[in-house]
Amino acid sequence: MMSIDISNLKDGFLKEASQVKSTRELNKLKAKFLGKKGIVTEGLKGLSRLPKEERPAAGKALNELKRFIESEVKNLQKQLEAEEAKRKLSSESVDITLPGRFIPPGNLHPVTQVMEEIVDIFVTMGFGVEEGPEVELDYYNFEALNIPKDHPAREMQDTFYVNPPGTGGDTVRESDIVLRTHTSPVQIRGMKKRRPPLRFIAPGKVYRCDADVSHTPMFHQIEGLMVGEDITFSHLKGVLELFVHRLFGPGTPVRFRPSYFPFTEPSTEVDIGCILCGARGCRVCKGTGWLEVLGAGMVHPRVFEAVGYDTERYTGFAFGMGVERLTMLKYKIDDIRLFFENDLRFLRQF
Ligand code: 2NM
Repeated sequence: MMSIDISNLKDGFLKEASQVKSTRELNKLKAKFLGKKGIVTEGLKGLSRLPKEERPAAGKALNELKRFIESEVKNLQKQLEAEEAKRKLSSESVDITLPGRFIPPGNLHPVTQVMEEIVDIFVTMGFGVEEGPEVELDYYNFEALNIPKDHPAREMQDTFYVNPPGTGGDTVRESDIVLRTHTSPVQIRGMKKRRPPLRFIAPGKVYRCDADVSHTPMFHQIEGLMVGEDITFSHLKGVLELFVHRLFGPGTPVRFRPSYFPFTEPSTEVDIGCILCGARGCRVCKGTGWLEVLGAGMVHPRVFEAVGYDTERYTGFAFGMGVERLTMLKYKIDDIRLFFENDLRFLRQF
C-alpha cells in the first residue's frame, strides 16, 4: 500500500516538475512536497499512525523520496537559473548596427556670446577681468561714485533695496543694502585692492526697478577702467573706437557726444552710425542715423578720493555698456523680452 503511494507521489512530482518554467513555480512545487505542510512532510509525521511493522519500510521509502525530490529541485534550480541568465543577457545585448541617438547640440545664450566677445576684445587690449557681489552696500554702489543722496538714480523706482525702508524691522544698516544698479561698485572695490597703473573690466548682472517693454529688472553690463599717470581723453577715444570697430566692424562710423554722469568729468556718450538703416534714419535710430552704444568719461576726482588715490598724480577713464542692448543691435532684435522668455525657437538661431 505504502510503496504504491510512494511511486504515485514520485510520478506526480515528476509530472509537475516537467512543467515548471520558472524558479517561482519551482519554489511552489518544492513547498507542495517538502514544505511545512507538504505532502512528504505530512507523510513522515503520519508514520506513527502506521502499524509498528510497516513503519521502517515506509519511513525509508519516504526519506528516499524526500532526498530524490531535494536533488531534483536542486538540478532544476540550476537549469532554470542558467536559462534565466541567458534570457536576461540576450535582452540586454547591444545591437551595434543601430544608428546613434541624435543629441541636439546646445549653444550659449546670445547675451552670453556677446558678453564673451566683448570681454575677449578688452582682454586682447591688456585689460584684466574683475567680478564682485550682486548684493552691494549703498556705499560702493552710490556714495563712492559721487552719486549724491538726492540723485534720481537713488530713488526707489530705480533701486531694489534688499530691506526697503518702512517695511518694519529696518535699521539704517539694512536699508543701505541694495542690488547693484551697475557694475561700478566692482571698479571701486578693484581700485581699493590695488594701485595704479591699472586697467580692468567688470562684466556681470545688474538690477533696476524700472519695468516697461524696453527694460528688464535684471540685465548685463560691462564697465571698464584705465588709471595711470598720463591717461587722457585721447586714450579713452582710442580704446573705445578700437573696441567699437572690433565689435561692429572696422568701417563703423563713431562719434563722441558730450554727456553727464556723476562719476566722470568730462562725460561722453559714444554713438555708432546706425547699422540698421545705414545711417539714413529709421525707427531704431529715431531718424538721427546714430545709435548710442556706450557711456564713458574721465574718472571724477571725488571717485579717486573715495579709493584713496592721489588726484594730482593720477587720471583715468571709465566706460560702461548694456550687453542686451548691444546684442539687440548686433543681431537686429527688436524686443528685449525675447532674451528672457527662453523660447528654444528663438535661442536656437544663435
Ligand atoms: C558708465 C559711464 C561712465 C564708470 C565709472 C566707473 C568708476 F568706478 F571708475 F568710477 N566705473 N564705470 C562709468 C563711467 C560707467 O556707464 C554708462
